[in-house]
Amino acid sequence: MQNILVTGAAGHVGSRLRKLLKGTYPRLVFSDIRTPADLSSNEEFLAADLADYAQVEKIVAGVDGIVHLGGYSIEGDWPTILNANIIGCYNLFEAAYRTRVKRVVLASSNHAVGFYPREKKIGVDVTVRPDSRYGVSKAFGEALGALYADKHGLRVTCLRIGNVGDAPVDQRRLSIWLKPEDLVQLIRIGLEHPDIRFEVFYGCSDNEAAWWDNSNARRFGYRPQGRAEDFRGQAMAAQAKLPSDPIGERYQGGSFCSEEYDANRES
Ligand code: 15L
Repeated sequence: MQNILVTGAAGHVGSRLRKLLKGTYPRLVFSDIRTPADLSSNEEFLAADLADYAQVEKIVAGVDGIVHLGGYSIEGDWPTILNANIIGCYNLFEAAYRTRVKRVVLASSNHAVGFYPREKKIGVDVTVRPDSRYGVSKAFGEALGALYADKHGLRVTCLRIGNVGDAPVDQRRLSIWLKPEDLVQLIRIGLEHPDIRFEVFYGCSDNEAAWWDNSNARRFGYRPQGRAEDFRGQAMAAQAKLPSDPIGERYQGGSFCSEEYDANRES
């Protein structure tokens, strides 16, 4: 892997990755629809709107691997999700295939499976249970990744990312926290491990309260360093200040599940 493209480089996760990936690959190209405010002069940046195929093909051409973080990263209205995440993700995979990119690491999300109850431990073999239009778009991305891997031989790794940050910020995040350096480890497995064809990993650190069985990632050598339990005191103190959310607290996806929730409505 010589040339790596990172989309979504101006976002919350992308901005951290730009710093953490420095020096890992000979050439790193960053892209987003807007220029990152803190872009430095030694970073290579190409602006592109993922919903425009021609623009996507331009940024993808000539790279060996792609870390696809681009798109809309929370729940949004249908036109937003459709353009940024569904059409954008399709354009990305199609351009990767046509320009002979070898590998794609896709930022999927825990929200592809957010409607699993918290007491159920899930692996990567479960049916998707999206908790939002955003979650549906991530499930779509995983399905698209499988198609391009199985039909065209692209090597694809989907990371069902929990919550990336310096520390878990509430009780839910004690289960799904992902230390940024652990995300880098997962990305590097996706870009470099010789046995990757199509894989799904959970993007979480070594969390005692995890809801996910991440043995598939461990099989590829993932050894997370972050431990959410080290931050339990501060996470629970923050949790105590949050309003109660009975539906959100029942499911893994939290407030993504309770937002717009009316499954009990009278017909
Ligand atoms: C995500 O997928 C979002 O991108 C992020 O903003 C958080 O909401 C995270 O999930 C989470 O579930 O905490």
